Amino acid sequence: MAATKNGAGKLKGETPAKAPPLPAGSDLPTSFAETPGAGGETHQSTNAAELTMTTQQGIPIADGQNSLKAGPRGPTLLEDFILREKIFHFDHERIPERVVHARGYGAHGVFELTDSLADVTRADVLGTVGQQTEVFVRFSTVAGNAGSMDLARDVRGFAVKFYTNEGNWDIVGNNIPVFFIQDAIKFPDLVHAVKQEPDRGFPQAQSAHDNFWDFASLSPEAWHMIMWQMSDRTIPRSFRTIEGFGVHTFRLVTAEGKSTFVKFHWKPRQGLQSVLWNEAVKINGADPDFHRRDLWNAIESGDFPQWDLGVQLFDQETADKLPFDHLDSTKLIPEEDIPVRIIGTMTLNRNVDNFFANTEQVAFCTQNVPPGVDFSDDPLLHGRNFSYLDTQLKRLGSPNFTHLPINAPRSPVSNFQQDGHMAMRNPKGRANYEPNSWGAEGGPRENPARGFVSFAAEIQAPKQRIRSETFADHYSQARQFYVSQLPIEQKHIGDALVFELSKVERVDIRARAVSHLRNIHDDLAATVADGLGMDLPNAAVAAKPTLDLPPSPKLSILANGPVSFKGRKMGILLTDGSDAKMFAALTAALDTEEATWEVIAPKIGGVTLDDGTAVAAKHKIDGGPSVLFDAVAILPSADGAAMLAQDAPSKDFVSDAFGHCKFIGVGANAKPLFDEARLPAELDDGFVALAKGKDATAFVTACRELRFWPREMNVDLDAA
Ligand code: HDE
Repeated sequence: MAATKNGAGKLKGETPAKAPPLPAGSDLPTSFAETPGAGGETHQSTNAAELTMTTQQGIPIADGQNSLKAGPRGPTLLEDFILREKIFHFDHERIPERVVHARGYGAHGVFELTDSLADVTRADVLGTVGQQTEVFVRFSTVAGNAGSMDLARDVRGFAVKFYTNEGNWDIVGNNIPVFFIQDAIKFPDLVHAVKQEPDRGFPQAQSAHDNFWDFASLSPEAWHMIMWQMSDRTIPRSFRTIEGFGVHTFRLVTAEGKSTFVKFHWKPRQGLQSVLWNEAVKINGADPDFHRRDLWNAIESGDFPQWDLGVQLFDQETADKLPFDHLDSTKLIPEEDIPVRIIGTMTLNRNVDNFFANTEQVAFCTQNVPPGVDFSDDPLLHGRNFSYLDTQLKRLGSPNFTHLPINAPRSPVSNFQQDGHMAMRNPKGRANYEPNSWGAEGGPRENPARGFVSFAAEIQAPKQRIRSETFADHYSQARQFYVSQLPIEQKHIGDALVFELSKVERVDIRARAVSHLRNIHDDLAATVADGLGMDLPNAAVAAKPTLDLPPSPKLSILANGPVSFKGRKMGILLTDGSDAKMFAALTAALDTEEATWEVIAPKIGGVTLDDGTAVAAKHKIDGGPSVLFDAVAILPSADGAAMLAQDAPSKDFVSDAFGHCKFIGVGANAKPLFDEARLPAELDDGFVALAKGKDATAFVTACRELRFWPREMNVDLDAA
């Protein structure tokens, strides 16, 4: 793309690549606005009658700006049904936000099967290679309210609804493969503990407070997940760079009733990537919508994010030999032990056209499984299967939430359920019960050949409130996670624990938390105790001794990062008189890499380069801090650099890029700004000179590493 006029590499308004058509059979409307007769007709019509604004009852409106009054100065008249209806509707716009995962962002897409699982399941969606199935995905944070910020340190929800030919299948997963608790009965306590403290109503969207760590320090089973939570997994660079996990063990079942256990994995083709904590804190201020904007922009520009769906398959015999119970959601099965078999690809190719109709009203339910997919006896999963239906009723207000277009199956729906609030799909005909003797007019009939048949698990057991002995090892996989991280990732885990626990006011809670770390890794425990300025406490009493499991490289983010700068964003700082040739070379190199770029300038009106080209800015400097970019290029003119050197936001721009270990392209005149920003006199290898045109390609190539990590040891007091 030509590097002129526009201040960004891929702008809205350019023609995005076309989304593939929906697969056959998905002829049902996908948004309320497209639903004929559902009251949400699109505003795109050119028909004069349809363009006229009306009340909800269809009465044309002549004046919607002034209420009906007796005389110009009132009083306002009660008969004004237009005013009454408009305000009545507004007053009722809100629905309860989700009790967890309130803040989310969704997109439509397609799943294509590339490897058939017909030998292990009768599920149609997993049978035919090449078959495409429409999907809707919602990513979310867990603890924060709907209006909180995107880069809270938090688990990310990764919920996928497949509109299969045999009804909806929901994999309601997270970006972490394990969970905090083993039994659903503890979920309300966990969520209460992490959310705002009930007396004061804060803190918002964070676990760094007494109640969360009190609960965690009293719950040894939580500590595997806590290691993940304290890693950079919980501050991802983008929804596009997270993995997804079904967490629980599910079953795949053949028509003959043979069962195979399965764990589901989503692997981002974009590679894994996270931000730094200091960066996350600043992004939250600079752009609280950082993740949703990123996803929206990627899809709008045609850079459709993709994930491969993988499965870990194992039978009962293998399950019996695993060192951990496959029904325990605080454990994973290392990919090195049971490899992940890739069976398909999901492409997100269409943004929502109405956030409320799609992202808010989508109702995921773990119990939505097609014939051929079934549940294991994981006690957490069973609790979820109960909970999700309940929560949708509360949120959406009617058992008919399945009639909403985003929730409606694309396959035929036929039963005798009827009525209720907002019913839009009532059975026709005389028979609304079964059995009936109305023959062909008697409505739908059960179909043993096609219908869902539960796996016939044998059960003979006493009723007890008890936790299985096989769930008792709480620390071995926590240690395995820690030793599977690269040193810089281990450092970040230590830093995160110190940060979180430093926000805990009660000293005894801090000590109890560190006592668990002693069972996980002594180095980590010592680092955290030191960071908190406290003595090392005794180790927590462990139900089982910690095993030394081998490292699992798949658990590292950095070992599974991207191989290019594709889909990443460069910030280019320009002033009047900046080098036009270098700007052209750099933007060309970025376009070749399929990366995006945005121009930051002293004024939003843009700059004039040294050859007279006008370039619009995407951001004024203080509105486009370097935390919003994966790498930056500093290309001011000599006069421009002298000016920026006096400007605090410009100095922050470079010093933050430096502190966050970003690759920095150094234009010929950048030095005075670097000096004023107190960058070291000797620049490290994360700086790449941009003197000649060919330097641009070298710089973009260097950026593939995403960060120059050696620098972190020089800029962080905690590293000393
Ligand atoms: Fe959820 N969870 N959860 N959860 N969960 C909800 O359902 C619940 C759990 C997850 O984008 C709620 O529609 C219980 C594990 C995601 O709409 C609610 C338990 C995992 C989403 C609920 C769990 C998840 C939810 C709130 C313990 C990862 C957002 C709103 C037994 C595998 C879906 C809603 C979306 C949402 C209950 C544990 C993932 C209340 C009782 C484990 C991604 O039903």
